[in-house]
Amino acid sequence: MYTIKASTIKRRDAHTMNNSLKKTKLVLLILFALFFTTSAGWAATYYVDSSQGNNNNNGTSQSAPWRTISKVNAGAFRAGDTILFKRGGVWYETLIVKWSGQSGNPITFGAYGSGNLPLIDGQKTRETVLCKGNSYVNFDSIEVRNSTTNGFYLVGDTRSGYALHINFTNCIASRCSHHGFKCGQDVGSSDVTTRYITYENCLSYSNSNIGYQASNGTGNITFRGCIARDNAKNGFRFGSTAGGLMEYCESYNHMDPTYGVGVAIQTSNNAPPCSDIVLRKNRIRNNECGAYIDSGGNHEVYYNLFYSNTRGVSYRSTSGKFFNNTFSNSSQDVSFSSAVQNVEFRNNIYRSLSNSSSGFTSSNNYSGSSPGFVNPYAGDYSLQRTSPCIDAGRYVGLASDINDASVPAGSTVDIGAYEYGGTVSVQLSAPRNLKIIY
Ligand SMILES: [Ca+2]
Repeated sequence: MYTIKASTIKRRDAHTMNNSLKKTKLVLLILFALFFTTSAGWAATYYVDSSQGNNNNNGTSQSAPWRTISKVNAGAFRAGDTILFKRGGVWYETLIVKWSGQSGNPITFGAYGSGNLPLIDGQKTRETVLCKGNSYVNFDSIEVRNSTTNGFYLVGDTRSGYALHINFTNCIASRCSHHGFKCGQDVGSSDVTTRYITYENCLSYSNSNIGYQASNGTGNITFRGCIARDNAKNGFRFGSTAGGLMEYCESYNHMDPTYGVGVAIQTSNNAPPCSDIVLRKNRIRNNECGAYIDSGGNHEVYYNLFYSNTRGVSYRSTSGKFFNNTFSNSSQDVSFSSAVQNVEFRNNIYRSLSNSSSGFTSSNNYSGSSPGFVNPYAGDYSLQRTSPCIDAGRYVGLASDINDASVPAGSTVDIGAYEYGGTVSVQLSAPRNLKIIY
C-alpha cells in the first residue's frame, strides 16, 4: 500500500497554497494594472442642476448635483466621463471645454431629466460654449443662444494642435451674434483647425451670420439630418474644406440679397480651395441662392431638391457631377460659369440653365413645362404615374433616391430626385428634440 506521511501532505498543501496565492496575486496585479491603464476604469458621470443643485455636492448622482457651469469649468475630467445638465435648466455662463477624450472613449456633455433641452444663454454679454484644442468630445442635446460670438465654437490651438473627432447630436443654436455652430480657425489667427467633425439632427436658426460654419482649412466635416433656417447669411458653409458630406439636411429662408445662401462651398482667405464635397438628399428652398459652389472641384451634387430659391445653384468650381436633382420655381435653376472645366449633368429636372463651361456633358435631363409633380404647391415634388420623367433617366451608379427608395424601380432610373414606385428600405428618423419657432 502506498502511503504518504501527514507531514508530506502538509508540505504539499503549503506548496499548492503558495502557488495559488502567487497566482491570485498575479491576477490581482494584472487587474490592478488594467484598471490604471484603462481610463474607462475611472469613467464617472456628473450631474448639473441649475435650480436644485449645490456646488458643495459631489455631483456624481442626480440627488447630489452641482449647480453652475463655473463648477464644471473647474473640473478635472478624464476620457469616458459624462457631464449631464438637467433638462429645463438655464445657465447664464460660458462652458469652456478644456479636456480631451480618447478614441472610443470620448468626454460627453449631455442632458438628463425631462422637458426642454438644457439651455446656455449668453444674453448677448458672453460666449456660450467654447472648445479649443481638444479632441474626442461629444455634445448631445444641449441648446445655446445669444452668444456674443458663436453658439458652439470649436477650434484647434497651438498648444494641442487640431481639434479632432467632435460630434454634435440634437443640439440647437440660435440668435448668436456670429455663427450658430462654428468649427475651424479665424482667418489670420494663430489657432489651428478642426477635422472629423460631425453634426447630426441639429438646428441652427436666426443667427446674425451663418447657421453652420466650417471655416478655413477644415476637413472631413459631416452634416446629417440638420436644419438651418432664417440665418442672416448662409445656412451651411464649407470654407476651404477638404472632404465634406451634407445629407438629409434642410436649409431655408436665407434671403439676404448678397449673402443669402442655403449652402456655400467657398475658399477662405489664404487657404486652399475646397475638395471632394458631397451634397445629397437635401431639401433647399426659399434662399437667395440655393447652393453657391465657388471653390476647388470634384464635388458631387445628387438627389437633392431645390425649389423657390431666387437662384437654384450657381456652380463656379472646376469640376463636378450633378445627378438626379429636382429644380423648380426659381428665376434661374442652375448656372455653370466659365471657370467650370469639367461637369457632368444628368437625370435632372429643371426649367432654366445657363452654361458658360467648355467641359459641359449633359444627358437624360427634363426641362419641359410638365414634369408631372404630385403637388408642388405643397412641396411634394415626387412624380405622378403619368410623368414623362419616369424611366427616362440613365443609370449613373446610385442606389437610392432622396427618400432612400431603391433605384432603379421599373425598367430603369427616373429623372429627378424621386424614383417612382421605389421601395424605401431605410426608415429615416426625423430630427428629435427640435423646437421649431416661427
Ligand atoms: Ca424607374
